[in-house]
Amino acid sequence: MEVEETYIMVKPDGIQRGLVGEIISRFEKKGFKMIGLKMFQCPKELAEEHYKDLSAKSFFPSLIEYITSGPVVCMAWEGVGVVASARKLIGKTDPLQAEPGTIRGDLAVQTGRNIVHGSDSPENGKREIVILIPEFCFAFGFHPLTFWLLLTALWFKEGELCEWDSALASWLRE
Ligand code: YYY
Ligand code: MG
Repeated sequence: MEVEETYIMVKPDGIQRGLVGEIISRFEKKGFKMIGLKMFQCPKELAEEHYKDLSAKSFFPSLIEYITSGPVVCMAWEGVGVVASARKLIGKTDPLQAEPGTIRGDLAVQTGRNIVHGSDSPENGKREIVILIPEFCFAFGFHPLTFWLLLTALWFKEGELCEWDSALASWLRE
């Protein structure tokens, strides 16, 4: 398996409920490497772009309202097989169907308040994290947000991700 990146986001309810540390800790304890972390008030346009595959669904307006109702915590995690593994750690979309031991299974009760997002494929992991070079925008005369959305690079900008060597690497993999 390849080294992948996944985008994990604590949604506004996770922050209000004081679950940021708990959620980070599940990925840390598993053995994945955090390469990006920030708190962020998501603009409506970005929430709509992030969830554009769901735009025809009846719950779309309430989903956008929920995601923009307060700050989110944005994270990028790296590791072999991290995308599928993070989805397992998070659990099913409906927290009542999510297995005990998963984040949603242990900590949430309703689909519309399921506290955390995780990329559903390596391609979407890239799309949700990928780096934007702001100078490009000005060179082409675009407003940064427009260019950002055109590139469909979403949650992190250049300089916001860290490449680092984990001292634990040789204790996690042979
Ligand atoms: O990837 P995941 O978050 O598990 O589910 P998606 O099918 O991508 O839906 C994204 C998001 O939309 C979900 O986390 C809650 C919300 N949602 C909803 O409010 N009602 C539904 N019936 C389905 C999804
Ligand atoms: Mg999804």
